[in-house]
Amino acid sequence: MMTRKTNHSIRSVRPIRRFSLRSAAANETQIGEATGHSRSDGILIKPVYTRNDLKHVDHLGSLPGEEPYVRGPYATMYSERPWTIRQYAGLATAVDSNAFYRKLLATGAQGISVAFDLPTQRGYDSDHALALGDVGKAGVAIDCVEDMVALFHGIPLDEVSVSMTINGAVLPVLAAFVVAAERQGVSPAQLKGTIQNDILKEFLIRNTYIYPPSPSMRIVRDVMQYCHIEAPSVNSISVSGYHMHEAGAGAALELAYTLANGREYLRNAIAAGLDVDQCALRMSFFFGIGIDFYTEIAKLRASRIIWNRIVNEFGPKNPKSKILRMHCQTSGWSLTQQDPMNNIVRTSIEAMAGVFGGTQSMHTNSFDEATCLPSDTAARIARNTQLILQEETGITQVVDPWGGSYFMESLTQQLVDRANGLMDEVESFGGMAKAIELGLPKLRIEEAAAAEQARVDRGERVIVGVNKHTTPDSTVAETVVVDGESVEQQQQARLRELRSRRDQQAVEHSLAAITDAARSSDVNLVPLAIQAMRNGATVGEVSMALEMVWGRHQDESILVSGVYQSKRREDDQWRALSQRVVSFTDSYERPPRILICKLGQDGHDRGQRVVASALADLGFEVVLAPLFTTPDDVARLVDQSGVDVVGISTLAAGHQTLLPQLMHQLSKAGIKIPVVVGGVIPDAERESLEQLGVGQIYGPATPIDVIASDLITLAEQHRTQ
Ligand code: 3CP
Repeated sequence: MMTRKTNHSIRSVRPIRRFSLRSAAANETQIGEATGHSRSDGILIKPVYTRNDLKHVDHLGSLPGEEPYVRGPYATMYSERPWTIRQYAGLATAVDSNAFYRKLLATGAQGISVAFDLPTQRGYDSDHALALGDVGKAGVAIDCVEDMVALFHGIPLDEVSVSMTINGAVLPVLAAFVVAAERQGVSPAQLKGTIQNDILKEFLIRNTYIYPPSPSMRIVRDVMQYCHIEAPSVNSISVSGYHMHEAGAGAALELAYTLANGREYLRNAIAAGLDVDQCALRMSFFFGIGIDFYTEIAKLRASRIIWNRIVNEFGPKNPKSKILRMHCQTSGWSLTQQDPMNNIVRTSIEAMAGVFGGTQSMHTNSFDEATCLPSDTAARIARNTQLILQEETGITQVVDPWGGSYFMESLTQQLVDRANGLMDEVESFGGMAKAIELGLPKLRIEEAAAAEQARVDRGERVIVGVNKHTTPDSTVAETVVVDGESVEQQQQARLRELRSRRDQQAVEHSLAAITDAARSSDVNLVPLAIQAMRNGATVGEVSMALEMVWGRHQDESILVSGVYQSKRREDDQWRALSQRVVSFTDSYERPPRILICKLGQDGHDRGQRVVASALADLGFEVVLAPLFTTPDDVARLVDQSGVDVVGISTLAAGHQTLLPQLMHQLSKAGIKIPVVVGGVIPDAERESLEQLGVGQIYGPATPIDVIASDLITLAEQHRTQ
């Protein structure tokens, strides 16, 4: 991994570095494991199970609420209190999101889960040049305490538990939350909820990091320590496997890396002077739930067994410290743009797996989320899915109904064993922080994602409506689009107003205190951030006060190689495409060259990395741009790299502003080059993108063959221009 000081200009052209996982892996059995996500996650599932399958199962005979907690964290589970229905939401301004939350709470939601927009997550105010195009799009824009006050207007923070998905910018956002609560007359001690504060998985997969790993871990620790002392009912971390799941990890990988991250946080906090009970008591977890029904139930059961063992290593005194409590979210990756009503069925099945696995809190996805932000109808159905499970089905009456099943207990044990093996490997690298720095877990997950894509493209993994049983003309009727420009203007006006009325000297003084504290490690940063936000500082200013000392982290682009191809080598279609690449290379004396990039603060990179890896396997020269590029950056990269085609991947709607700017920059520079776009693009936008000159638009689940074939044709046309 590489760290750079704040520098908003583009880095030099960086052709991809390709990395063969096999050469780096510790042993072959574990490599097979990493190709997970198959029906059985690499575990052979038999048609019939008997008592013989329980011979090697270690955890039989325990009760719910008892070690190793495989049957659930609480003795009575949902028969006493069902899981919390907690829908992740946030869009546009704080006022808009507040209205949305209040409606959610009035109609059945039981807690709040805040989605922040990407600039907030990356520590940029809405008026920062790099925020352009992303303000209010993938979540709510929060710049200052006033925004946070508006976000929770009329929502009593001592009663409603609030979860906040914030990691890199956790300090100013938590600080703004504490001050907003203060304004409601609610003390930190009365707050309840969860702050995600899970930076390791940001380096691993999610990419909303700000600072390098070491100071980032100090922030995690400071937040845990602050919450333990001042806000003991707040879960000070939500260790997340969800993003690994969405990036392509199978169940064992998700388990192993999430729990290894959990262990790393425990070590980090204990090294700073907390004891195990002080930190483990308020650690919580977050898993993704995919469509592999049995495996997902077993995964959640297995997670509690493994965490119980890990915490026991540290000698806790409080039995509650040994319990893994979790939130679950149904899989976004399993949602399809084609035949979107199928997504309601998928989400219901996934939600049932979450419930049978014993989750404490859950988000169910809306059926239209493969295309756009949830419409009111889709959000209502998603929430009602949980209400139906809780109130109509009778499922809540029995605790761990799968307990004792020959099959489920055996599958649970097999997942425990596989995850333990992967965790041993992580330990052999010196722990998760070290393994992440070496890039191993990310490559393992990417290998799994590439293998999965190949299975989908070969039709081995069936996705109804996508690669089998397809229906023409099935699209989402209603699409929600945020008017980003209007949100940007409102936020910018609010920032101007704040800066004109605040005591500038007090702000500067408190920001300087943060910068000073960043230079040493013995001062907790949270109270300093709270004071700064109270004085009228902004999220971006507090972030910058730290960035001045620590710089901004930038990840290096390394791709797996050979995995996609290994699954397609025997395919006639793949061979034909390879032949076209060879012919192209013969004709033009070099392979087709493509620049693949994302614009703005959107760090969701599974799609672009799978495509890049598959194209490189096919023989393309792929230039993978660094994350977080501006249109200016991309135009310069095109100019420098001599590519034949530009591919833009977009998942968070920033393209609505940034793509027109890119096309403008290219034309201003006199560069004629085909541009294609892939990702989450509502049908309603297609026409305007075509008018802009975009050559091809690829929705989610477009087969690699279609993309590759088009790209070769476009590259040929470009060369013969
Ligand atoms: C519950 N309680 C019980 C029982 N059930 N007591 C006795 N018997 C029972 N059967 C008690 C608990 O002990 C607890 O009290 C209280 O009721 C609440 O229960 P809980 O299990 O703690 O549930 P909850 O408050 O909902 O908290 C759930 C966890 C929390 C712990 C998982 O961390 C959480 O809500 N996480 C959500 C995270 C989230 O929303 N993430 C969104 C990521 P005490 O507290 O007194 O013990 S969205 C990311 C999307 C993708 C992206 O990144 O873009």
